[in-house]
Amino acid sequence: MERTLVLVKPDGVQRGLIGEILARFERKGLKVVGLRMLDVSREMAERHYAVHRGKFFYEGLVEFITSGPVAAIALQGPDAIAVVRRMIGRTMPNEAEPGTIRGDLGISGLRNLVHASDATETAAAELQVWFGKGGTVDYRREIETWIVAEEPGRSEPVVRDPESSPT
Ligand code: FUP
Repeated sequence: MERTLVLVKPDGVQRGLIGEILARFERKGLKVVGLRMLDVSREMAERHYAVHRGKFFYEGLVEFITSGPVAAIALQGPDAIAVVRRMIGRTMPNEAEPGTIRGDLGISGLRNLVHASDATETAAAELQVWFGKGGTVDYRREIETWIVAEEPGRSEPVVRDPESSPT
């Protein structure tokens, strides 16, 4: 099981797309384990984009992410990092495949609606930046439901009480 970070950037928030974006991840079967709205400080933006420091587009990135409210979402699921990356599509909305978030909801430039962690290390670091220690929830009590819901061929999750004895 993996965890990853998604940000709905200021353009996505301003266009009223938080629900649309969140719904795609929920329908996919990922669990929302963290959710918050915030105005991003310069300091937080710099921590988030530390890997891009020094690049020619760094200042623009920091400026954009601090320009309006952002929705931060922590998602959990099998292979979550790669699955979410595939669901957001390529960096430039005009190159992103239809069916992806950027491909379906964006068209131009680098106002690309979302950010998603691209590797295990960046996911861990970014979850720390946006949710810190204890900022996410645990689904331990639902583990049984989660496993049953993953069985191939089942369209509906079957809810079992994890404390009841098997029948
Ligand atoms: P992605 O992971 O798809 O968001 O893309 P990157 O990590 O390559 O880039 C991070 C952000 O930098 C993107 F949202 C867009 C921005 N960027 C530029 O503004 N100019 C560039 O040349 C490359 C990326």
